[in-house]
Amino acid sequence: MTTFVDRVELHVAAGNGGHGCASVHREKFKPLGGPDGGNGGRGGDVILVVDQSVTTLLDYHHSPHRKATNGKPGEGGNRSGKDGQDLILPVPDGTVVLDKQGNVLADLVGHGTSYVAAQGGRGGLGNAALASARRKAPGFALLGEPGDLQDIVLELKTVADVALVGYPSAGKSSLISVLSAAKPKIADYPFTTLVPNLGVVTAGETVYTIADVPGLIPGASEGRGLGLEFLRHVERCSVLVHVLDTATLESDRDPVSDLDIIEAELRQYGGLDDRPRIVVLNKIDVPDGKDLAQMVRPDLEERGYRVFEVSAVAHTGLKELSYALAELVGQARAAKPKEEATRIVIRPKAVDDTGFTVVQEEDGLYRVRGEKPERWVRQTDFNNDEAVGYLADRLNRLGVEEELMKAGARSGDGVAIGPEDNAVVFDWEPTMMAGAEMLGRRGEDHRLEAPRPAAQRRKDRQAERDEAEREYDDFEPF
Ligand SMILES: Nc1nc2c(ncn2[C@@H]2O[C@H](COP(=O)(O)OP(=O)(O)OP(=O)(O)O)[C@@H](O)[C@H]2O)c(=O)[nH]1
Ligand SMILES: [Mg+2]
Repeated sequence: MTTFVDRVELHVAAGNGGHGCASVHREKFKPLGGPDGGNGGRGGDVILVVDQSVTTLLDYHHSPHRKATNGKPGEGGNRSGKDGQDLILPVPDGTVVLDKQGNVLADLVGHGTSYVAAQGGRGGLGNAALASARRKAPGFALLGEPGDLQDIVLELKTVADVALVGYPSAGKSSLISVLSAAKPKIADYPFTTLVPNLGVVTAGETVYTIADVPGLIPGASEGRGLGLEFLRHVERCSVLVHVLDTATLESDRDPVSDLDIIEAELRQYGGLDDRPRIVVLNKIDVPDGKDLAQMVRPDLEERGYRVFEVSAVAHTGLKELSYALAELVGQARAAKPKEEATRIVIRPKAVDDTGFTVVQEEDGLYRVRGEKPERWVRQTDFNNDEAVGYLADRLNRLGVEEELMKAGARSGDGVAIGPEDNAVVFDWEPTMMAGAEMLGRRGEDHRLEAPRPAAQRRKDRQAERDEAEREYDDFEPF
């Protein structure tokens, strides 16, 4: 038996960025040649890609933990580390990606549509890339950043043009089997179909897909029978077909009240009101069935339904039905906005990485939050004083020092950079960090220069910041 899985939790881990390398070029008679440590490679992304040959999420049910490979560290001799490999996860057409709270992150429809579920960490810059006119031989490199970790939920919503709904044993699967080449399980007991079947129908020039869902019974919306859970698979269809049983032996049922009950359940589920519907009266090969069909037809037509009398067993009325469905599918396709590109790549929203905030918390701690400061902290090797100094310079240039000062921070106050559960906390030393401001950057000493007017100093400082930002951004591995 093939298992059909249409909802899985998936834990994806992108690759970590490789660390940058701190190395100094050496030649025989030239012992100190200059920095030549290469950059670390980027960590691989985890990417979901729609692959039409995949029809279930079964693979992810069996192995729900997936990881892309890490970037390699940089090496001496200006050798960059290799990038990690992206991990491509094929998913069925119609896979919806949600976060654990149930928010939709992406709706993947169409072969090749892809979604970056976890982004690889950036590689750290090597000391060659960190060298500048001011910092000729950095004795440190930046650490690679950890890759994203994400817990996501994948839900499959079958993509079919036509969906068959109706009571158990009405003959939905039988109809699919005679309209298409699909061979679903058919039997004379209710709930034979436990998962949707999908078939491809060709009617003249039109090719469309048709799906059934497990039979519905009164109270399905309260979870009776198999419940409404599987209606998810009809959400994307453009045409609904009511399959009504004209030969049921249950005394309290007849096609019209069956239809009312199924409609009531569909309304409970919601969101399907705008789909065109047609009615199929099945099993007219049974003599009583034929009579009953003729009896209820006017009533159904009066309600505005187009009615088809068929027999899935005797193969009557099937051609008219398949052409009528083709026509409706054609109209729905024409009304749909044109598909843009065949290959849509969806990336998680980029976070705004320009600003940062400084807030003093109740316990007196000053917390700095912002994409850049937090990234810089992750990139810092705190065992290396020079690397820590570089971090201080960067924070200073961004204006973090200034903001701390404005917020009232004094020497010795606690400062945390990052979120509550993952922050670097240190005692603030404004003399050290602001020292970089007052004395100029490491290796320079403004005290030797003639004093500048305040306005000029401010301008110079801004220019320096801009330059430093440019310098860094040029080296961004992304
Ligand atoms: N006489 C007759 N029997 C039919 C016809 N169509 C289906 N059946 C029979 O009705 C029974 C149920 O058919 P299925 O196609 O499995 O019904 P279903 O609607 O898919 O049922 P569930 O999957 O349980 O919801 C089977 O025994 C079929 O052989 C028909 O046109 N005429
Ligand atoms: Mg069935």
